[in-house]
Amino acid sequence: MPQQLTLRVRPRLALVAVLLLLAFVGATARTATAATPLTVSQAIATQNNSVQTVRGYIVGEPVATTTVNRSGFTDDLAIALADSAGETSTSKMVYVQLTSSWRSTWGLRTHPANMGKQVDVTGTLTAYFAHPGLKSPTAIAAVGATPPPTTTTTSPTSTTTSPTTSPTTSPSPTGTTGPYDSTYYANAIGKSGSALRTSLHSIIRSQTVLTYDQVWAALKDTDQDPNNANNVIEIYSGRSIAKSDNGGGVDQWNREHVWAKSHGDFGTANGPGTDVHHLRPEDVTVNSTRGNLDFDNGGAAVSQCSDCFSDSDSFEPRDAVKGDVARMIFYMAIRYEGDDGWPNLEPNNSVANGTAPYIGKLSVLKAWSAGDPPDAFEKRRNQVIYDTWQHNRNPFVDHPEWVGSIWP
Ligand SMILES: [Ca+2]
Ligand SMILES: [Ca+2]
Repeated sequence: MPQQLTLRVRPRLALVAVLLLLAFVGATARTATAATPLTVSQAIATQNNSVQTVRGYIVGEPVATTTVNRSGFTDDLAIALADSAGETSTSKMVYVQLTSSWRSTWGLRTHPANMGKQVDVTGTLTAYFAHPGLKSPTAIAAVGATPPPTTTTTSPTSTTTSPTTSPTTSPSPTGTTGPYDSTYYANAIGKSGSALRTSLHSIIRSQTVLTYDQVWAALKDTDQDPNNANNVIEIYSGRSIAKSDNGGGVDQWNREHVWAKSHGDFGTANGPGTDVHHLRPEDVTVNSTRGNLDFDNGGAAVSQCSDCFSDSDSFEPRDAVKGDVARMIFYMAIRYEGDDGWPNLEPNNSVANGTAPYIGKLSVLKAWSAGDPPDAFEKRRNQVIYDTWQHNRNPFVDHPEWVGSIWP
């Protein structure tokens, strides 16, 4: 009798242990893959105004509740996603609103070749065209495009979940949080695309404007060598040089305009030409080599600048500051919108901008920003400018993910 009891109890204990283990593994897996996108079927079943990421294939242009154009596209206002690239049943599609900032990249009238592409779209799951939808997207990215550096690999095709099962955990929001979200950036938080751009512009345009002479003192503070308070670090070459060794002589450091001042021809009058968010110490010779070149990968090695390259139309800085350079350009684009007497500065995909208020190459700068996230030097610099000199911030140092929202 006691022996039988033992036999009966042990398997139960083992079963309980296995179940507990499975529950634990399940919970762990769920936590680790919280960012796994929903399928389109799941998105259709989750029309609850939550912000989620949905993965699907672009299958057409919705124009009415049950009408989706698969060719002859009429506009760039919306796209339909489905779990299969060949889907034709509108009941198996989610309709994605393309707010203005997404139209030039994802609209089917402009980009009919996007048909069949697999994308991840983040936005609010709510009805659109009186049909299951996703509105106000904050991110749209082709699956398999250059992933952000910290993205964990997930295999979406291997996780098949019943369409009727609502997810029990919400994917984490696409944005990161920062210490200034509830204060300095309060009006920008939650926005995306052109709304985010407008909001950030009105926030950062309020600043103290320095004179070109004050820039010397500012740079000695903002770019101080963390290992030697008597020195600054030159942006491109990375060399530590005495603060006092500034000027126009060979091997001295001077004030490099990362947004080359000829691109918009703003010179060194108080304004963009004295905005220390993009002014950096650099060796006189290297500064001269960079000149007013646009930024792009490739070229010949640059003298006195390890890991820097240049050719006839572009300059490539060392890897450690590629992201810094990109985020300075993005700051300038949003700070200067043409409403205060200065040119409307914008990045574009050209490397032959001349004196136009543009600088390239946008696609490369975006990759540089993604590949070199803000580091301690760059963050300290932003803080010192905010605390001591200009009292405005570079939003892309605080929220690098905003780059992709404004320049998708
Ligand atoms: Ca960096
Ligand atoms: Ca601008």
